[in-house]
Formats: sequence, C-alpha cells, structure tokens
Amino acid sequence: MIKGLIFDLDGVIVSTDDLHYMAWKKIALEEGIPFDKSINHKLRGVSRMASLEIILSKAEKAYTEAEKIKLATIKNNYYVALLEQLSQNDILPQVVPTLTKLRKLGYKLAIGSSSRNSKKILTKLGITDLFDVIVDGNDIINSKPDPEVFLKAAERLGLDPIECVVIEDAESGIEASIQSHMISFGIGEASRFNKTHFPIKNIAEILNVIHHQNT
Ligand code: B16
Ligand code: MG
Repeated sequence: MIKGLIFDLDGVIVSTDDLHYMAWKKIALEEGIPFDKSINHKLRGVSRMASLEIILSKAEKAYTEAEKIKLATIKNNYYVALLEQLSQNDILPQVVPTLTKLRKLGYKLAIGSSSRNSKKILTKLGITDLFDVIVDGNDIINSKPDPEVFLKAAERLGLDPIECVVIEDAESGIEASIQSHMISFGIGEASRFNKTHFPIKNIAEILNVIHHQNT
C-alpha cells in the first residue's frame, strides 16, 4: 500500500537547471575551465561538491581542498543571488493541483533533494506547506545515487520505504530510489530510463497510477 510520495525538487517541482548553469559558467570562465550545457547536464541531482569535481576534471591545474571549498562557496553565492528571481510562476505545470489532491486523499508528501538550498527555493515558490517533511542536502552525508535522502524522508514520514514512491528527473535519483526499494516515477529525461518503474510526461499522471496500485 502506497502511503507516501517523495519528490525530488530540481527538475520535478521547479527547474533551476539554467540558474545552476549560469552560476557554474561564471566560475568556469573565471578559472578558464571548459564548461557547456552538456557538462551541466551531468550535474543534475549531483551534490554541489561532486558537481565541482566533475567541472574541475576538465581543468589543467590541480586544486587544493581549500580552493575547492572556496570555489563551491562562490558558486553558491552566485546561485543564491539568482534564486532571488524565483516566484510562484516558476513552479512546474500541474504541481500544485496534483500535490493538493494527493494531500486531500491522505497521502504524506516529502521533498528528497540533494540541494542545500531546498528550503529557500520552496519559500520563494510559496509551497513549503504542501510538504509534511523536507529532507535535503543539509540532512545527509551521502548524496544521490546513495539512498540516504529517500530513506531519511521515509523515516521522517513515519513510513516503511516500501510504502513510499519517488518522483525523480535524474539518473542519480532513479538509482537512489532503486537502492531505497521504492517505486519510481520518472519525469523528463528519467521517463526514458529502462530502470524507471513508471515513466510520466506530466506529474498529474501520478494520481491515476497511485489509485490503480492501491485498489
Ligand atoms: P545546491 P535535486 C540538485 O537538486 C540539483 O539537481 C543539482 O544540479 C545540484 O548540484 C544539487 O541539487 C545541489 O544543489 O548547490 O543548491 O546544494 O535535483 O536533488 O533536487
Ligand atoms: Mg532533480
């Protein structure tokens, strides 16, 4: 019986890809490191420091740990400044009606995101109250594809992992859902992965599948 739904944030509830891209691009330009949208694509669902490592793998020089922390902090400052422009208009289509309906039907809802900026983003979008639980990059040691974020979300919802489903857009997140023994809904690029249990084009499709699974 499905009782809880755990939503990834970036790529499922809101698309901040371009804002991450702009912030990393600035860092890459300043450091003289090649960076483009295809490299940015590899950073989806990946933690900030792991993203930096992917970018620095194209650099000609080696960076010390202290330099890496400094670069990640500068990138985050750029990114946080860009987040100021976010508003309710940036919530992806059908998110609010679908989640509102799920809540009315009695399902527990959580965010399971790698982003340490999740709470700030949800506040800007004005939808913090839609979720019973928010687990993000600040709450975990191991980021996706490790299952920690989803397992912690299930625990905080007071549910068994097999009572939860995950809604994800990135490969790292689908992998984490498999390791969490949770059914996955894949949206966007994740709708094309073989390992995704339920490919969806629109988040509203969840309602039918959940109803079908629970009857
Ligand atoms: P931050 P998600 C992820 O969020 C993003 O997809 C990924 O691009 C980003 O590097 C990561 O959060 C960390 O974000 O720098 O804000 O802590 O998809 O797991 O909701
Ligand atoms: Mg994502």
